[in-house]
Amino acid sequence: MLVIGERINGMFKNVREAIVAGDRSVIQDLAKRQLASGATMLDVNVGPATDEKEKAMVWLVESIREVTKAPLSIDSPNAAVVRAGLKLAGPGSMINSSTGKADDLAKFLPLAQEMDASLIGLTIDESGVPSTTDGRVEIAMRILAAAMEHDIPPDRLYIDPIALPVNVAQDQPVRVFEALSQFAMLSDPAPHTVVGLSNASQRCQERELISRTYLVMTMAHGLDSAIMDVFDTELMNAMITAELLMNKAIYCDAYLDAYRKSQRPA
Ligand code: THG
Repeated sequence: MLVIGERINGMFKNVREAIVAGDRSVIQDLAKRQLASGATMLDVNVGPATDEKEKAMVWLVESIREVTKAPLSIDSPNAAVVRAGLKLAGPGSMINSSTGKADDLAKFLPLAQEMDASLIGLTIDESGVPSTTDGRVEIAMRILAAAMEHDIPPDRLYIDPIALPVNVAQDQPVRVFEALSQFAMLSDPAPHTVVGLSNASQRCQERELISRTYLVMTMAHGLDSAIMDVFDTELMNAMITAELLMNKAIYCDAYLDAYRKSQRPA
């Protein structure tokens, strides 16, 4: 699994306040602690902190780069903001994200090519998030075809079927599971897949249990990356155990420790 830490996001109060106050230490601490907790990539999202999105993105990436070279997922719907973040983030970065809308793909695919970045493609089009499995697969096909036209191979593409809050969209997780199974058959090699895991449990009781179960079920349907709360130890344990049960690691009694040691940043 590619584990992307969700925490550097202006949706969180302490990040929002750090952006407004220009306090780099809050961001740097979150970067270091997420990496120590098992993140291998960090999502970076200005969120609702300020209207000066580009300036804030530059400040966030500069702050992070003072403490780590870890790859970053530059999270904004605005191509200018993404470009500014990518420039400072350097090689191995991710564009998070393009929708399947033609004008979005026309902006973000050339940017991915120019910056040698990976790209998350959301299964969203002019009508929003499809409520059906087929709708998601159809948009994924369009994204994959457009990526190939821009010489971006499937292994640099992450298709996101969009995890919606289960309290308002209870019929959707099954559609997401089905879509993930079908994305695997779209090309050879298949595109990668990703979800924003914490979306699924927003404003729910039992948040952590919902995230943990959702992650394991999506992994069983082929999910190979998630933007997630790496500070939730039980969530990380569930992920490591799911990898074990899918035969992606060799069993030993100390497999949780063994996994964590193997992921420790150099
Ligand atoms: N797909 C992709 N990228 C994404 C998402 C996605 N990026 C953003 C988001 N969704 C994933 N990240 C988060 C981060 C935080 C929360 C949810 C998703 C979250 N935050 C608390 C809340 O709203 O309850 C914030 C409040 C707080 O604790 O301070 O839930 O789907 N490609």
